[in-house]
Amino acid sequence: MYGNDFPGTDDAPGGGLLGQVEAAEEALRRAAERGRPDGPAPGDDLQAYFDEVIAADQKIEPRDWMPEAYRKTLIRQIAQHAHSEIIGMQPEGNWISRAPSLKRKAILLAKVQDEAGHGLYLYAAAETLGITRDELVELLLAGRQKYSSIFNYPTLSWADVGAIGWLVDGAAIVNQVPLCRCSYGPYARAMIRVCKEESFHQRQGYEILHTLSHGTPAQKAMAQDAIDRWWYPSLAMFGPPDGDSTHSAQSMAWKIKRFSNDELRQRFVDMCVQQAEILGLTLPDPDLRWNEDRQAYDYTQPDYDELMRVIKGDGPCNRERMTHRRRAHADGAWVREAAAAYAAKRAAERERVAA
Ligand code: BYC
Repeated sequence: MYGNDFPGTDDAPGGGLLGQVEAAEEALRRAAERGRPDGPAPGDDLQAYFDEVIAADQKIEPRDWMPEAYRKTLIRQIAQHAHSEIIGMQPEGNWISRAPSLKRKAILLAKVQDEAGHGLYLYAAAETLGITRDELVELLLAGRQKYSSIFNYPTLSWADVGAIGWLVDGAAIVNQVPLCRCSYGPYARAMIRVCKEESFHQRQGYEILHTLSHGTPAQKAMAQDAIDRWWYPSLAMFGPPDGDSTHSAQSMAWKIKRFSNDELRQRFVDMCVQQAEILGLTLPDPDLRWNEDRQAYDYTQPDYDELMRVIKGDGPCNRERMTHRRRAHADGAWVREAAAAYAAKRAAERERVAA
């Protein structure tokens, strides 16, 4: 049994997270077939047409007029998301050379490589909004755009690779599946591909933890220690509580976000409890219990002051992550130059042949 392979979830058609991704993909196809409301005639109110497209659950595309604030919000969120994928390679990359077997090493390498791919899909989606990838990278390196708080925590043992897969990728999927229905077409389409791959990532993490928790007492203790350290930072990934979330109301009205931070956090907790039982590991929350009235688990909130400190740059690994990213960017300058020179040479050759 791997990760979210539970009867009645992914096994059932349309059920579970992967089922929801497939349903979102189908909805995208249907929306494209249905066609959008007739385009605005010259002189029409562009805002009214934008509102009509959103109300009809159709997609806004790069060529469309959109409110400046919608464009800015999308650039902020998609860029932050792309940067998270790239910085997110660091904590796991830390274990590639120390994976316990060749098989584990090959799997981890492939996973970290997938994260680079996700970053690229997302930078490409952001570029459709009129900003270049170079500009986005500069904004990250200058500390003017963020990346997810979660990647500012250290990976101390091999079990942390399992905990990242199960909890961090699990939280990421719960957050990202609704983004497959985001109102901006290029982001929604990128998220479908990302979520399908992300689902394998969660399963590999779960499988690592399952192996450890059914191994020696020392291995089980290592797995439990990792869960103890990653649980609350994973809950914090969903962002501040709804009352303190500055962007949620507007982003939900624009159908960029489909659920609030707290709604998704609750969904994640409910999903993890059953999986933790099968793992034989304990979620580190003595107040975690089923609430019959709410039909959901009551749980202890993460420390939101800590989240704000980490977001502002004062987490355990913020400086290390940014130093590494800046160095990797500088070290890669020759590759970018070589690729640009090669592309220019090819273009000149094509022109010569065409002439
Ligand atoms: N970390 O008004 P709110 C992955 C900021 S990649 C840092 O609720 P919003 C993976 C927020 O930006 C995971 N900052 O904001 C990769 C805002 O700041 P500003 C990344 C956070 O946008 C590799 C302020 O707090 N996933 O999983 O409505 C390997 C107020 O928040 C965080 C995404 O990026 C945070 N945790 O909602 C493995 C998903 N939370 O700009 C795994 C896409 C909040 O006003 N993003 N902030 O200064 C989203 O869904 C939304 O942007 C969020 C926040 C739910 C994260």
